[in-house]
Amino acid sequence: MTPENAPGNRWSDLDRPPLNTTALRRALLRPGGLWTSLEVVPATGSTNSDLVRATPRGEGAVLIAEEQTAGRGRLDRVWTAPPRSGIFLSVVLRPGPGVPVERWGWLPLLAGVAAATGLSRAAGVDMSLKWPNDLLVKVNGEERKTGGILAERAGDDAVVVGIGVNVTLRADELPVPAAGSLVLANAVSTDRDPLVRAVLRSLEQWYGRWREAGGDPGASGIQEAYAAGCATLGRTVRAELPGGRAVTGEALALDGDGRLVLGLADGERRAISAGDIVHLRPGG
Ligand code: BT5
Repeated sequence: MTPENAPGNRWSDLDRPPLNTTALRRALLRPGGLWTSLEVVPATGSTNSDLVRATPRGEGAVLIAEEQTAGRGRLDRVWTAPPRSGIFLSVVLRPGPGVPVERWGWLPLLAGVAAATGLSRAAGVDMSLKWPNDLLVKVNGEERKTGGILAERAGDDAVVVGIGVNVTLRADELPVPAAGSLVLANAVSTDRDPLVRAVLRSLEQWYGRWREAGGDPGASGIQEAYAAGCATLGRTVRAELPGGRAVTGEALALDGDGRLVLGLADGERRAISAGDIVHLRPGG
């Protein structure tokens, strides 16, 4: 028996069939649509790094990996998951010139809304957002991180948006205790083909709406949709700020720049533009 066929080998896991590239292309690439090319590679370091390196590339290029060997989070953190256990994809977007650069910061939030709405529908789970862009599901009543978004500028006019989602990760495979997966949240479907289609269709719709509105978060409805899906609002949170400081307060609102507005104990209101949020107490 060759190592490739050995029991327990990663490719022999029947619960984790490969993605169907032909079917995904047929479903997603259409004339006049946002998605212009779609590739599925067996393995790569990071789909985000690949697309950032590959720009200039037309808008709408989609790269999906069955396995990432150097998956990346924000701030040099890592994203780790077993081969075919989830969705690891990146897309190239070029919002200009109709959308002013100062509004491009909405892209990761928009991608979070798109992924959460698409996955909630397709997988039959209740997915929420932790500001700024963690995708949460409930596993045994506890909020667990099941996906994340990484948006990076590529050259002057492109943004690469990466989406990672844990689909079939079992409890013993979770990379960190706070992680979860769709299967652990009792998803009705963990077939990755329809999940990828749902995420990319939802992203195409939200991005289209936002771009048509010139990136305006109010007119496009993205600010309202984000707030509606955001588990952080209304909660007491600790915000760990870049540089190591932290503040605790109540998450009151999302402002027009996508910042989280905290009400501090002394009555001050502080808008946070970057940082990690810890939900301290359950919300209502
Ligand atoms: C993120 O960063 O959550 C963004 C993750 C983006 C991953 C996608 S996959 C396709 C594309 N290509 C890439 O290389 N990346 C993107 P951040 O908020 O910084 O969270 C990172 C932290 O999440 C890590 O420090 C771990 O604590 C935790 N983590 C790592 N892997 C995880 C997983 N599979 N599930 C849940 N949490 C994880």
